[in-house]
Amino acid sequence: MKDVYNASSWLVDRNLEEGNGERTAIRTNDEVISYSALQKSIYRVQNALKELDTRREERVALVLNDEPAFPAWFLGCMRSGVVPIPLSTMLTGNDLGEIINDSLARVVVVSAQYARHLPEIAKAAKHLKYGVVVGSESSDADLEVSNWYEFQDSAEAPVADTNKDSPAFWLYSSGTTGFPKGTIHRHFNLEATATTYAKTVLNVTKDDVFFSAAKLFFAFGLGNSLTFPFSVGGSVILDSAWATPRGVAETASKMKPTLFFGSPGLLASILDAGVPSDSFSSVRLAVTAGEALPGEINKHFSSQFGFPVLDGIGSTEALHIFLSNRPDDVRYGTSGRPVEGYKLMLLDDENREIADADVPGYLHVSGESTAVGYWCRTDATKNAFRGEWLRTGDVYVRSEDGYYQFLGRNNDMIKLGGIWVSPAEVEGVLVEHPDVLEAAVVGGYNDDGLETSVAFIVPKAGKAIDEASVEAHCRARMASFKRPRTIVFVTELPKTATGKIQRYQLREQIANR
Ligand code: 3UK
Repeated sequence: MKDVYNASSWLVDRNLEEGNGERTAIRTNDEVISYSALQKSIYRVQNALKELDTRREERVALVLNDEPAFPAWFLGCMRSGVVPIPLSTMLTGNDLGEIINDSLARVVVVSAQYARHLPEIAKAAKHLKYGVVVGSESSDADLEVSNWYEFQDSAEAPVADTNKDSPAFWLYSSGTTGFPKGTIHRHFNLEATATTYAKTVLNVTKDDVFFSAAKLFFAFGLGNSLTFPFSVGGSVILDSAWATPRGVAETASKMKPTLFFGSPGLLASILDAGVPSDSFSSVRLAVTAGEALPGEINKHFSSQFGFPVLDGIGSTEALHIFLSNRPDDVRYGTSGRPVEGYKLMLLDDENREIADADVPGYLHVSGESTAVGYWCRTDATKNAFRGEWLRTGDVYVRSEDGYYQFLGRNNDMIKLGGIWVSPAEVEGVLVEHPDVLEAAVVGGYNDDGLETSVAFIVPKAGKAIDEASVEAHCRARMASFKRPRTIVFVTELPKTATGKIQRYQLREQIANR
């Protein structure tokens, strides 16, 4: 028999045992929630699960904004040994229904504003029986719908006798193509991200106030706004509204976070929006992830606001960041060095380990926080989970002194004149042009059937750029074989829910030209 271990107890009950009950766990625009109040809301969820006749290891789908109901349901499910599945709040009702159907969930919990999706969800999700709405109960869906606020408090509820390896929660990985994959994480994986990245890179303490523009339903946001603050008895600012540059700056100046998390694109648009320069005066450190942070944006942002910005790479499968810059050691334009507790390796096309520096290879990571596999997707599981190693799908290169630089996703790499060209590298140069806001470079084929490259460029607000100026800019800064062969100006780039550029859409645009 394995020792009992429950992630929800580790994150919350432990804080009460250590005397943190009256400390603030969660702060919203109009509420302050202590650790003991958080624990009570968890008991209430456990009670609700019982009323809904939910059993161990059944899945419960969550379509929740960043509001107190999210941690209550996520942690309440796990405390009962039930498996929560946070889903993207940006999906349509039908998309949500198909994913919930794949998961076989019987219960879905939604924020009031998503109750309108319930009829479509119910149509696609055949096993679904109950809907719970945060703050309402009206719905035309073919479901038994109840209002979360009307469930009874319960004095206490038992902790399920889970262990470190028990299934804890799933996250659907948002691949840029194909149906999303249910990524199964075990109870210990949350603690594994807190004691590695959060502790050794961010040096988190109970005095930290966390604020993440990336929402809780992403693995990135889940660590930033739930695992990390609760792992040390710190507090988190939750904002149910979608992040905008001005909104984020206002919240930061009002609520005084010490740690700020966002995407590279958000940092770029904060710089572009010209927010007051004291907006982030309480922040000691910022983190970006999701895609590579161009060195130029990092330089501007950290010098304008006066704290380091750490670019780090994580994934849904690894749960959080495993390769990162450090507060006292930022190398612009790189993902930094391996996080303590993780091993990395680069493999070549024949799966041989690359020992030499400066040779590109496929990045693999090994650590305690990686998922168990994908739900009902044997081929995809075999491809990504290889013994202790997780194949990330990224091409990286390591410098002589141990810093890793992102070159592109496996199949985003472009071959021009037979030579590999990294789209990330070319994009990094393009965004250094003073009038360029964003750029994406993808491969295509010319009339001769040879591979060529096209740069899609979004100009900064109110700026018109001419092609010649971009060409001159590139000519001065990169080897000629890397220069984009064609330039197209666009008003925006197609992106996934997690903010990643959908390169396949751009490739299709080229093919249709
Ligand atoms: C790419 C990066 C370059 C890379 C994530 C932090 O993004 C997260 O998870 P996803 O599953 O995507 C994973 C893929 O995104 N990527 C992420 N960060 C970087 N590429 N530089 C970076 N800094 O292709 C990776 O394989 O959506 C990020 C924490 C948790 C996460 N889930």
